Formats: sequence, structure tokens, C-alpha cells
Amino acid sequence: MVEDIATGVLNGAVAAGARAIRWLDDRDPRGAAVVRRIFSATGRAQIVGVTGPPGAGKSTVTDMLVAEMRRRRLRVGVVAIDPSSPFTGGAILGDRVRMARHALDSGVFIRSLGTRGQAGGLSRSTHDACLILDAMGYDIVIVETVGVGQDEIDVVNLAHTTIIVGVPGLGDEVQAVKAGLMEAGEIFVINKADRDGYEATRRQYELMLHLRETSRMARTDNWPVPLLRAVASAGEGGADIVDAILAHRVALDAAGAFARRSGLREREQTLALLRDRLVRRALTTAGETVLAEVEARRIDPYSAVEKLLAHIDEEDCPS
Ligand SMILES: Nc1nc2c(ncn2[C@@H]2O[C@H](COP(=O)(O)OP(=O)(O)O)[C@@H](O)[C@H]2O)c(=O)[nH]1
Ligand SMILES: [Mg+2]
Repeated sequence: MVEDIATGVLNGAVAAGARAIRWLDDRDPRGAAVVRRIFSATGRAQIVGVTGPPGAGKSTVTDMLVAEMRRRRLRVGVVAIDPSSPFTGGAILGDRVRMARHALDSGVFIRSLGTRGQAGGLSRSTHDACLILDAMGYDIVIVETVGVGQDEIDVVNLAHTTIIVGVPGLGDEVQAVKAGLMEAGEIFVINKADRDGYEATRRQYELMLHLRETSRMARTDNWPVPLLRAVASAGEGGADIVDAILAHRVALDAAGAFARRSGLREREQTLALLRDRLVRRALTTAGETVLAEVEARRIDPYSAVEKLLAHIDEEDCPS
């Protein structure tokens, strides 16, 4: 079964890909077995994060990018992070309607991931989904964030290329972009350029990007960060954004940074998996007792950790 699914993934079969992603999201051990099989075929897809505040038009921009990439015969996968929907393989209604026009196109594969309340679990599932889509042969994998909290920062660590989507008319919108994101963004898009306040917002972003240049915070060397205009709802601006995405890949490759970023991502994933396993092992029945003790304030947190670790060590070397 695992063998069939792995082969299917490598052949780009949609049903196999969906199954593998489901297993991984469910923490089913068969998911890990598939990853072992397909890993050597990964490392090719360019992972593109699309982030920005809710309502900025990330889904609409993503949809426009998919259309433009398809026009260029690029195969594209989309991972939409959506905390509200269980991972059923469907997207929230709005996204589903919008993305529906790609539904019959075999060069497009769209999944949505729900957090299902797992703190810190989302980035791990997202990474896994990206690996599967990469192995399926998609040239580009777009990860659309919700645009709140940690998920924005997580996507930066995951993506080769991060696109920040802003909109006019949010007042101090530029300041609202989190500091880490401002430094990490490689392509800035002001969407809803049909709205009032576009010019003022563009000037704010220009100033910010200028300050960023002079303080040399940029992540990619020799990459003049583009500031692009879009009216995604009217399909305007997609070609320029795709040009920038492809140019950024060229810049990354030239600097040897593409492979380096992919490697850092695997390192992060490894640490995340390790943390997960260690915590789970420490929190066996005995672990829960220790937690209960600390919750009752009978022991302090430091002593509790010592006890939990001792518990793991015992398991490691039974004598
Ligand atoms: N006026 C205008 N509305 C847009 C544009 N792009 C998206 N929208 C609308 O903005 C709303 C939020 O878009 P959505 O893509 O769901 O935003 P997300 O939450 O960032 O994914 C939707 O009603 C879109 O139709 C645009 O360029 N101009
Ligand atoms: Mg959205």
C-alpha cells in the first residue's frame, strides 16, 4: 500500500498525493514511510509563500498566479492554510469557488490544511505537503497563509520566495507588517490598486524598502526587491508577479541559495519532529503524573523537567 502510494506520488497521481498528505497530516506512520521513499525526488520545486493580512486578497492573488503559471505551462501546486476547516481536501467555500476554474486542470493541485487546534503542528504538515507536491513534479508550490500570528513567520522559513501582499487604505498598514516579515519579503505586492490611497501606500512601501536596502536586511544577495501593483480581482498584475517569482529563483540559484534554503528547511523539520517525539515520550503515563504534580505546585518546573527527562532515559537504557 505504502509502495503504491509512493509510486503514485512519484508519477504525479493526484489521488496518491492526496492520500499521502492525509496520512502525514494524521500522523499516520505510513506517511513517514512514503516520505522515505520519495525524498530523493524532492528539492526541485520552488516554494512560494504568499502572506499578508486577512482580506488583503491572498487567495485572489494566488488564483491569478495559478492562471498565469498555467499559461506558461508551469505545473503548480497550492497549499492553503486554513485553521477553520478540517483537512478534508476541500478549501473553505470562498477559496473553493475561486479556485474552481482550475479544478479540471491536471497541472494544478490544490489542498487546504486545517490546524485542528494543534499548536505548532501546522508548519510541520505544511512542510510535509510541500514535499509531496514537490515529489509529484509540480514546478512551483504556492503556500497561502491565513496571515495571522506565527503562521506568517513559519511560511518565511518554509518558502524559497516570500510574497507580501498589502493593500491601500489601512492607514499605518506598512507598520502593521511584522518586522520579521518586512525583512524577509522578497516580492512586495500592493493589491487592490483600484482602491483609493494606492499612491500613498506605494510611497510608504517605497520608503520602507529603501530603508531596508540601506540597512542591508535583505535575505537574498543581489536581489532588488520589486514592489508590484495588482488588481487581483480583475486579473491585473499576475504576469509581473510571476516574472518576479521566476527571476528570484534565478537569483537564488546563482547564489547557491536555493539548495541552501531547502536544506535549512529540512533541518528545521528534523528539529520539529524530534521535539515532537521527545515530548510525546516524556508525556507517557508517568509524564502526566509529573505534570499533575507541577500543576498542583508541589514541585517546580525545573525539577519536573528533570523527572520527565529521567523517564525518557530510563526507557532508552532499560537495565
Ligand atoms: N477591489 C478589489 N477587491 C479585491 C481585489 N483582490 C481581491 N479582492 C477582494 O477582497 C476580498 C478578500 O480577498 P481574499 O483573496 O479572500 O483575501 P485573503 O483573505 O487575503 O485570502 C474578496 O472579496 C476579493 O474579491 C482587488 O484587487 N481589488
Ligand atoms: Mg485566503
